Amino acid sequence: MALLPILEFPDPRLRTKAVPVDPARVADPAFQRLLDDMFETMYAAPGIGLAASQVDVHQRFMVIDVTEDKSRPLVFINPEITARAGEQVYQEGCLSVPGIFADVTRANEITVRALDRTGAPFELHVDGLLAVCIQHEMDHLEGRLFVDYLSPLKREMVRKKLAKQRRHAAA
Ligand code: GNR
Ligand code: NI
Repeated sequence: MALLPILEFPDPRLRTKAVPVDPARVADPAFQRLLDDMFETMYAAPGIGLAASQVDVHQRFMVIDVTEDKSRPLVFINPEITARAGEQVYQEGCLSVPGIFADVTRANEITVRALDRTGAPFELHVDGLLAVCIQHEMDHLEGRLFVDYLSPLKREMVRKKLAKQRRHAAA
């Protein structure tokens, strides 16, 4: 197991649109190890989700666990949202935009189809935080970040704040 480096805004690699995972590759030990490393990285951060894009792997999969006690690790490979309903506003954060939090409006309820870590298809109907997290991670796979929902002025303020944080961390 290993902790993976997480790309941070405004790294242009976070803008890459991820390509589908070849289902025949899911069983590969290297792919399974990458899933384990992503869970370890997410739990250590700590975070409730991690998209492959954030660890510079531009393929369509992510890991999520929104429980307090790490009891429900979920893997979504080639996820698709097949239904959405309602709206919710949630104060989001992102491991790729550390220390920044902002309200984002998303669908309250979604139905998502994906492959699990054995390559088997499943469908989930979820709402609340898990629905927020799935939509947030699927945005990463499109090269989209939650700060893209802010005004250009606020996004520029976020960029400057992160640059300043890094200057102080480096000194
Ligand atoms: O850990 C995370 N917390 C979080 C809180 C509110 C909305 C979305 C998230 S996802 C984030 C981890 C992350 O950056 N995933 O891409
Ligand atoms: Ni994120």
